[in-house]
Amino acid sequence: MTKNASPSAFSSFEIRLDEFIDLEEFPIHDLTSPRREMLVNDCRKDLEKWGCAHIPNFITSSAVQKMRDEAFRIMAGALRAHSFVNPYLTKDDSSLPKDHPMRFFEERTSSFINSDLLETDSILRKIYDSDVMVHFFSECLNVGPIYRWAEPLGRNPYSVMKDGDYFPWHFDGNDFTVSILVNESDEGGDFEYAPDIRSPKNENFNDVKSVLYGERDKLKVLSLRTGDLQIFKGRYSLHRVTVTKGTEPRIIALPTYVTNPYLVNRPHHAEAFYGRSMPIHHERNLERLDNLTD
Ligand SMILES: O=C(O)CCC(=O)C(=O)O
Ligand SMILES: [Fe+2]
Repeated sequence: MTKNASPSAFSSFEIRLDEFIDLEEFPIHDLTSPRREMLVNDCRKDLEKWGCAHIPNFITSSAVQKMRDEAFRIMAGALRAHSFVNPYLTKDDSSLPKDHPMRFFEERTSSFINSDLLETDSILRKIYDSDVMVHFFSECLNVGPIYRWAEPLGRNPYSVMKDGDYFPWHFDGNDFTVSILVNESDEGGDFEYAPDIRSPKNENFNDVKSVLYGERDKLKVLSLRTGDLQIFKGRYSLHRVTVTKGTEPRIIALPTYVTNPYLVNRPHHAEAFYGRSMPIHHERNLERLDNLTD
């Protein structure tokens, strides 16, 4: 093992859920609890209706504080790719018409603290490694089984947006993302999304194009507060984060889940979002079951 290898996963035995969740308010560990059942049903309804479930104050303020402290400690390692990206994180294809969504490039100035930089004792790693959490999210999404992602850089990063930063329109390489806001920007930083605008059978380039060119009819806007949790189907919903303003950075933890535990991001996606590709991105550059562009 090299000195910089990322730490191994925590087992359920080592993870105390009450280190980050108030189990009286959110008894996600108790499968017989009517409160848990209600929470799951509310999430399912919201995902169905809004393409997104939002649980205010899900993570305790002390855990949020620890995640924020961690993010600030390791912030210097955040990679600011500063590259132009299209919604599919693919390279430009000049054989397509100029106004095709795959040729819509925007400058991304936000950065990621990649997953391999998290500290050994990171609360974010514990949240991510907890099977109780994976099970809970799977029930909320009404999809199962879901798995933690093999992606070494993007599996549970922090996204960081400083004064003037913008996170452009895109679809995710993974199926589902859970977001936990750990630091609010002074202004901006709204999460905008077009729920389920594409599906495994339909890229729906026409509607995607209209959103990219400014149509707001299909858009939902979510303004998260510190400690809130969001469950979101990022592979099917076009989304972006609006420009952040002020001295406080917007920092959000992003534990991500997949239905195929073997796949990782494509090399170009890894380079454009996470600043570099690794041998695994080239070795596992396989066809996707859903055939969607990425
Ligand atoms: O910062 C956010 O809220 C979303 C980040 C995101 O869309 C991503 O990391 O793919
Ligand atoms: Fe995303």
